[in-house]
Amino acid sequence: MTDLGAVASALRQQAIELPSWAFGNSGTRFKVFARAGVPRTPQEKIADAAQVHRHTGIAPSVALHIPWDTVDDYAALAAHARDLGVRVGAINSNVFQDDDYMLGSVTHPDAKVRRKALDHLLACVDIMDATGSTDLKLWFSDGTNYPGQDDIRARQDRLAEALAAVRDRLGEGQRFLLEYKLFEPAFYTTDVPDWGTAYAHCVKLGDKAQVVVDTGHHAPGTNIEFIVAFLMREGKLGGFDFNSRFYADDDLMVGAADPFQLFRIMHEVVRGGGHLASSGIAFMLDQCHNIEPKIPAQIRSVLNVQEATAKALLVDTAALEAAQLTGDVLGANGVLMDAYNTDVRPFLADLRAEQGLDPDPMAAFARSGYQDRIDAERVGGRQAGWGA
Ligand code: AOS
Ligand code: ZN
Ligand code: ZN
Repeated sequence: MTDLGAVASALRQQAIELPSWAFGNSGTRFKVFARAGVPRTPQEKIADAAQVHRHTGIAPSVALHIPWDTVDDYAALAAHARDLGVRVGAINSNVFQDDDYMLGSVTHPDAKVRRKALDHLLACVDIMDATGSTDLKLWFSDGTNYPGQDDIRARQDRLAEALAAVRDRLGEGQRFLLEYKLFEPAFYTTDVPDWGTAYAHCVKLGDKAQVVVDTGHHAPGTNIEFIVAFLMREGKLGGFDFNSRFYADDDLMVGAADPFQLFRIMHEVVRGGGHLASSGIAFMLDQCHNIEPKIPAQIRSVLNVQEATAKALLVDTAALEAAQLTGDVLGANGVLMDAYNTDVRPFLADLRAEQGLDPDPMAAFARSGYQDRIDAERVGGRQAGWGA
């Protein structure tokens, strides 16, 4: 039997990090849709994120993206976040949005471009120092489009050199999270295309280097929970960029496309103790809301992760282990499916009520009047990717 008190206590400690860029206008390469009330400044993005925390109680940090969230005074931005009851989370670097990076950033064949990219990454560590952030998230769009375009091995050497320089700059309690992605924007080779490449670089660089799993960055059919189990076992899973996808890197709401996959991932997280704060795993969202209202979409996403986590915590581990050890294939599968098929929503509503939160965060936000207020107050909200 699962101890429901222990489940509740684990859920009370859960922390999900929101991306500042989820609150800005976004779209596809075909159209960015403008919406009323979207933030005009990093401060307003943080204010919106604070609303998600206010109603869910489990979204206490906001990831920033540089340069989209550039400000003059980062310590003041961190203080602004604290005033609103949240804190600054991972600093996301951006070495993909400049003409100089057409052929790559840290793996570019020209040393001058590599230097420029590295300088940006080091400047992001300065921002971590100023904000108290502990995580630098590195995603490189680097790669090639055509066979022969550049030397695959040389690009790995350049990548290793840049990562080592970043590692050397990181202070006590700081780390980098290296993100991999199968393809896009490069279509022939990508310099960090998969978890194995990210893992191999991180292993060489020691404890300050960890892998981040963006759930939308794999080939269709990839068993992501296996990757999660493996990386956790090696102590190399630094965090998640949660989102869901039907086709490629769709950045849709986590748990929307495949809630069962999210449950399977969270089952491996719980199995490895990753749900405990001491694990150091960052549970971040990396999403864009092109057609849906942004704050409710973030609330929905946080609740989806919470529901999957609750189901994973409900797995009767003793019964599962007994079935596994006796080769009871159907019994073991049944234990897992019983947990997945449990409707945890009433349990979570009670948990919120106990914490003084509204049992229904979506309805509470709708009733709060916040959306009407920002729709009226904010004129000229910016596109997510052009906040600076
Ligand atoms: C890009 O596909 C990645 O998911 C990155 O995490 C990226 O930095 C993020 O989407 C914000 O730009
Ligand atoms: Zn990502
Ligand atoms: Zn992505």
